[in-house]
Amino acid sequence: VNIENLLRRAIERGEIYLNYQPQVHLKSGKIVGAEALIRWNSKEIGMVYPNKFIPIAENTDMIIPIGKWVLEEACKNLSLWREKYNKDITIAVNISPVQFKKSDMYKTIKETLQKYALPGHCLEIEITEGVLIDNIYDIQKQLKSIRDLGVKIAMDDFGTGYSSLSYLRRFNFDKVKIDREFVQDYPEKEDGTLAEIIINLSHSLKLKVIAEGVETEEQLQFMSQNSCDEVQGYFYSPPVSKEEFEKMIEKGI
Ligand code: G
Ligand code: G
Ligand code: MN
Ligand code: NA
Repeated sequence: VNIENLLRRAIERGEIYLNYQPQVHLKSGKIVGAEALIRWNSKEIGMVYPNKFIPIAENTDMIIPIGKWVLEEACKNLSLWREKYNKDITIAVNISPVQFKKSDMYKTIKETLQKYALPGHCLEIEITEGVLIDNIYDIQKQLKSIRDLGVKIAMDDFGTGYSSLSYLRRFNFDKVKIDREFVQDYPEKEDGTLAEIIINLSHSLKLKVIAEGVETEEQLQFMSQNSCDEVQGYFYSPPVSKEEFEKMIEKGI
């Protein structure tokens, strides 16, 4: 079987869906939102994870329709949840560099927010440093107009790519996501120094910071002691179906 051909038909066959991983505000212990994570359950080849199919989608430009579907599905559910539970929930959506380079993300985001009558501030987009590597001027412009919609911009996987620091100054981010590499091995193989530095750096630049990959009580305590704003990780919950996430919103966690 050719995975590319299967992927081409995955959306129309209803094989693509989203999971949601809660993001928790550390001081209050409350769920403030979730990261939407794409899943593909193929009738022919079973579960395929994004690390495998996103690169294929990027190389074939299929990421454009797939990315649009993800944004639309996330916004549709977000609007339902905000009404149903009357809570100011936010959803974070991963956007591939290819989507910025080969489509008008400002237009897509603006139209999708309008369609579901959502205020910009409840949507967050996660981008990696990859998006900032070439054609910086154009990306800077796109991100600025997206941010003018009120949409929040988070730098994903922070600390693992190339430069980071000058990008933080040059682009207007709202939030930094500490990569789980700096979190999940604490305290055995990682002493937390880098996580602490990233938290302090982010706060110095007036950015919010969220730690990914928080799996244990000890890691949670560490983040709390170091004034990290939010956490995401298996300690609270793995990525779950929309039904399960709804139950968590209902219960408060
Ligand atoms: O959930 P999981 O660990 O399988 O995700 C693996 C990677 O896939 C993560 O780095 C995540 O950023 C990426 N990913 C998940 N969902 C999406 C999506 O909707 N769009 C893009 N571009 N990447 C995604
Ligand atoms: O790269 P990105 O941050 O966008 O993707 C997040 C990925 O991390 C998701 O695929 C999710 O399944 C995974 N993940 C989330 N929480 C944890 C965790 O606590 N531990 C580990 N090992 N992986 C996690
Ligand atoms: Mn992410
Ligand atoms: Na990450």
